[in-house]
Amino acid sequence: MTAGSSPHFRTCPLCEATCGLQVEVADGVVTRIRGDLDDVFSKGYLCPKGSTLKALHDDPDRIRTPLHKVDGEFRPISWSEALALLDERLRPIVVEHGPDSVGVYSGNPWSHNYETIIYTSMLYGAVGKNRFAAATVDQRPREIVSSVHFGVRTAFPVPDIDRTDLLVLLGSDPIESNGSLATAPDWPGRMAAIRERGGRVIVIDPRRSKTADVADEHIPLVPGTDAALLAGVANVLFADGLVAPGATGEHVDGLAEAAAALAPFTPESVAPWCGVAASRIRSLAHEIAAAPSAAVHGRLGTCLQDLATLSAWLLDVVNIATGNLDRPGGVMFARPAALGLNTSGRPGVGAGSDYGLVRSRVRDLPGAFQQLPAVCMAEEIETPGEGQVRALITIAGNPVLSVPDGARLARALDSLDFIVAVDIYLNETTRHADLILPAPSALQRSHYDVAYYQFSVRNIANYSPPILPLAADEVPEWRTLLAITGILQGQGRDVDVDAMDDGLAALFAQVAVADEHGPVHGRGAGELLDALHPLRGPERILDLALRTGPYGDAFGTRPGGLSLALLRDHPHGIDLGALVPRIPEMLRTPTGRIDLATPAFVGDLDRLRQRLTEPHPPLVLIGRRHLRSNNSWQHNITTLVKGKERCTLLVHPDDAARRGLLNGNRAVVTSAVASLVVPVEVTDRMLPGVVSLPHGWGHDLPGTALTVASAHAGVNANLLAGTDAVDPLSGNPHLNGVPVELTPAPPSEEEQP
Ligand SMILES: Nc1nc2c(c(=O)[nH]1)N[C@H]1C(S)=C(S)[C@@H](COP(=O)(O)OP(=O)(O)OC[C@H]3O[C@@H](n4cnc5c(=O)[nH]c(N)nc54)[C@H](O)[C@@H]3O)O[C@H]1N2
Ligand SMILES: Nc1nc2c(c(=O)[nH]1)N[C@H]1C(S)=C(S)[C@@H](COP(=O)(O)OP(=O)(O)OC[C@H]3O[C@@H](n4cnc5c(=O)[nH]c(N)nc54)[C@H](O)[C@@H]3O)O[C@H]1N2
Ligand code: SF4
Ligand SMILES: [Mo]
Repeated sequence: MTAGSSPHFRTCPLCEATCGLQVEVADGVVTRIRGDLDDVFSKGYLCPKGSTLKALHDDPDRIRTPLHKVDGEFRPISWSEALALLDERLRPIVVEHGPDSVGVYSGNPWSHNYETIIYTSMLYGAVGKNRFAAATVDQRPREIVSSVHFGVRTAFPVPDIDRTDLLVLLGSDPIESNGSLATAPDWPGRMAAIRERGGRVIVIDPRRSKTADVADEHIPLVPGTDAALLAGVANVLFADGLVAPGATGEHVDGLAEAAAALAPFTPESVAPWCGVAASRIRSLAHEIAAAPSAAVHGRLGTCLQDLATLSAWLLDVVNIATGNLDRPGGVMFARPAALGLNTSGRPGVGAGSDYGLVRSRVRDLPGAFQQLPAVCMAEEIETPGEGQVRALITIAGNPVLSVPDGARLARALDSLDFIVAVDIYLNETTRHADLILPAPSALQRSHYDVAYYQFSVRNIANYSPPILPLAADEVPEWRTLLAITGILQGQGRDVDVDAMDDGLAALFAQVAVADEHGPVHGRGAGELLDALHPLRGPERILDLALRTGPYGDAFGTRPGGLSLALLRDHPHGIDLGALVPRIPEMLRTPTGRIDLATPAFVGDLDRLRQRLTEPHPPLVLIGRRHLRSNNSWQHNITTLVKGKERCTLLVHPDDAARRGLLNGNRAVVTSAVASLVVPVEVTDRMLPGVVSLPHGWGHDLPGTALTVASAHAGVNANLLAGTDAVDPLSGNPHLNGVPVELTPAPPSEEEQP
């Protein structure tokens, strides 16, 4: 620490790992950011992105005032002008064309911010069904299966990596990504610890990733074939009498039906299609069954594919059949301290899933959790008729780079009557907006990881107060979301945000006192609200949620329990312990049971059977992540993008040789939708027939203000993908396995002699 500076402690909001940061501030300026050695969860670990919160805050391209597009040019306007504009332009659309005419797209940073999570709930009530989210180009298949099997979307079976004897990772690269749907700081250290205590790690991935490098074994497979491999594993478990569901089994129905349905999928029948030897599939099943504990975890690679929902169903079948669901060292459920979806109400039973109750208008794809698949966005904007999207609200999202066929989406966006983007940059998506409303930087807001503690490998509660103040003309993001909501509801430009906030807090308090199984049942909502005084905004809701949550002080009746005040006294967080078995208490299915024979999932084995007869395309494209990147938006930070070019196409030497390509050459990648020119990196890390290009690049579009990123533009991999190739059960796009062709690029102008 430098003289005169004071340390502040803060959870990093950039990825799922929730590392603790120590931020030093002198004279109102951040001087240094490093890992917080005393953080109860991360114990000093951080990645290169964590220390860039200062650079993000200071980035001159970060938007600090509302921007209004007039004649194609963005001009700064005041907040009151911005609200007047919303009233003039957005409100009439909803009045004239109804709630479905206003779409919403929320992106990944939305989920790392409790302000956006809490306050979008009100916005959702002010629009119709055209609510889209980055989750539908991500974990949606897993959420659907969780909601059907366990009753809520966030009931993700979390690999208990700190205690497991065998970790099997499919389609996940936590050494680069720092983990996903398994919140844990320091994956490198935690994975090394598995091996140090005599456990094993197996990575199943078409690419020999950095995670594969630190594993005991890498099993390459053909992209999109995880469901077949898992079906083969499950088949062996049933056929060889390895099924032992243990205590969880008492709450499971449908194992016999699953066994019968999987009987045809012998390892021999799936092996040629997966590109994995039948003997290895067979022995893998035996290893999982024999391990004292095993955690089979499938992530993004298994989600962005044609059979993604089936893969998630099979993951549950394998973990349940081997007794690994809900036992230490297997896959378990977190018990979050605040706003958990299965920590209140009647234990063991609930309303179940809304999966498929709402469907998209044009393509009839299933919605879930009040959202529709983002692959439908372009067609819902383009197709005239009742329910057509005419205006869009984006919140922390960059769909032009994130969803398939961003070129089509960009054209569709230009046809809208009005777009308001709540964002921090003028980028590939927000350049299409009529109005951009800036969010303050992460260092200017408080933080509690409402989302990621729902699937954390330990139960943790950690609150971070804001570190830097807001300038006089800056507005917290939650107030912006409330203002948009109120204006949509007809409150006009003088929308009373404080009254809306009071209303939301009162609603939360009423729900808490009405919960017969909750700790404040029967007390007065007013009493709770008085006790929360003078808190407002997200802190008030958080305090209420913590105090009425599973570890809460229940407003006095459980002394020593959690409250915001207690968390303020523990700036390094509170460790609530390792995961504990939660079945059946955590279930929220209508029957109070886990049904593995849900017809929609079991029935999808027919599609798998069909796929097994179809040849693979000669060359397919998959994605990848890099430690120094974060989806599409941290490319404007020099320390993160400097050095070797990141947006390269990885090509196996055989595939390169066949096409006359050398390392460093430029190649044309062509799909059914588009062609891109990319630099080639020849590497035996790829399975032959598979090439890899990261997503989130393509920063050379006109009209953006990304000085650093545009100098490291790369290409938008998602231009190559069409919106039609989806997993029909979830609407998730099939981005891992896009058929492509590859040819040498003609010499560029500079290269010509
Ligand atoms: N081909 C391919 N495509 C993919 C993937 C892949 O692996 N391959 N991955 C998919 C996945 S997993 C995801 S999650 C999506 C991500 O898809 P998106 O969420 O659409 O994309 P991001 O790049 O995360 O965009 C984040 C946006 O939030 C803004 N932002 C950052 N911080 C804040 C803030 O505090 N407040 C506000 N209001 N805005 C902020 C940024 O400027 C940026 O515009 O992409 C998906 N697309
Ligand atoms: N540094 C960094 N960290 C991040 C992000 C980032 O952009 N950069 N993004 C964050 C987000 S939004 C998310 S969702 C998480 C994702 O985190 P992870 O789930 O770990 O995802 P990826 O790192 O994309 O790894 C996916 C792996 O799947 C492999 N794969 C591709 N196709 C298939 C297939 O068909 N089957 C199998 N078995 N494997 C396949 C790829 O080669 C890749 O190694 O990371 C988060 N963390
Ligand atoms: S691993 Fe994730 S949470 Fe940790 S410092 Fe890096 S970006 Fe932040
Ligand atoms: Mo994601």
